[in-house]
Amino acid sequence: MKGKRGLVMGVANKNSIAWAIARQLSAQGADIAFTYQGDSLLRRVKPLAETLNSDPLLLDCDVTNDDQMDATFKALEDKWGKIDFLVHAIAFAGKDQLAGSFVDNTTRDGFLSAMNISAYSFVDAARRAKNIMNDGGSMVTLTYLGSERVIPNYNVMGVAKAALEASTRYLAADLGPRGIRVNAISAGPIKTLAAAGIGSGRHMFRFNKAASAMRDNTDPAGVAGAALYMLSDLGLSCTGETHHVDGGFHAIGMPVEAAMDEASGRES
Ligand code: NAD
Ligand code: IMJ
Repeated sequence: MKGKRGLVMGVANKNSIAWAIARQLSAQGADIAFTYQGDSLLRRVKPLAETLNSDPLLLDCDVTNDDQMDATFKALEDKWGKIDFLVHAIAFAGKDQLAGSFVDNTTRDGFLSAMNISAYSFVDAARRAKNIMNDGGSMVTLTYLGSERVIPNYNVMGVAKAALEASTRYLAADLGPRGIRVNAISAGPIKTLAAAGIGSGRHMFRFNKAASAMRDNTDPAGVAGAALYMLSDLGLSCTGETHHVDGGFHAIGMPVEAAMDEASGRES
């Protein structure tokens, strides 16, 4: 990644998937600018970014704010002229939308807001990024299996992730002629802020560990490795892909009996 420059959106703290990706890209020589969501997160993101670069470019950017999105990509152009990569690791739905019944609890506002922040923001960022991206650049977003299958409580976020993955394919088609690749990484559950306080969280992590092919939870370092592959020239010719990094959980149709016992805490 030496000589490559790019933007990482979605670091909130040291547990963020975006931070695992940024560390790996930086270790391979990339120069990275960061966006953060509001002043309260700057206090967390600045010290992290400063461990990679003594004078990092840090940009306040709520993805629902057009002025801040404009200012983010203007600042990147002013500093570097061109960029080579974009990492989008942003999702949000109202807490009331992420519990219980999808059919009863999904409101119009909740649906539109989840779509806006979690799916449209990638399309919006990609449009702005491509205007300052070198041909041969690369973009990556983060998604989750709840887009393909029903996962308890994921609800409207699953619908938004399905839109995000479809957007990835359409973006890949539009930007392919310029050699710009666009991919998604479908990560298994990882203990971050976005996975904290979700309904039946303890059961979810235990079940994923027991029922995955590898019998383990997803290591964020594996997600960062996949991002490095996709964002570097290692990933040449790979575009429009949703790549699972989840210990093989997505490949299992029915877990073995011992795994079910383990997940439920029963003796086998
Ligand atoms: P995280 O909480 O560390 O990151 C989520 C980020 O989204 C935060 O930095 C937050 O500031 C940002 N964000 C939310 N609303 C925003 C807005 N309006 N404007 C700008 N930024 C906003 O959690 P994470 O798990 O690292 O999440 C990163 C991505 O990974 C998300 O897309 C998430 O859906 C995805 N993902 C997470 C898991 C998991 O189990 N943790 C699994 C698969 C995919
Ligand atoms: C989130 C909710 C419900 C079930 C979930 C998750 N499972 C997993 C997650 C099974 C793995 C984490 N995830 C993949 C996400 O994309 C999380 C997105 C998210 C989380 C919150 C929590 C706090 C809040 N709004 C959120 N919006 C999106 O208020």
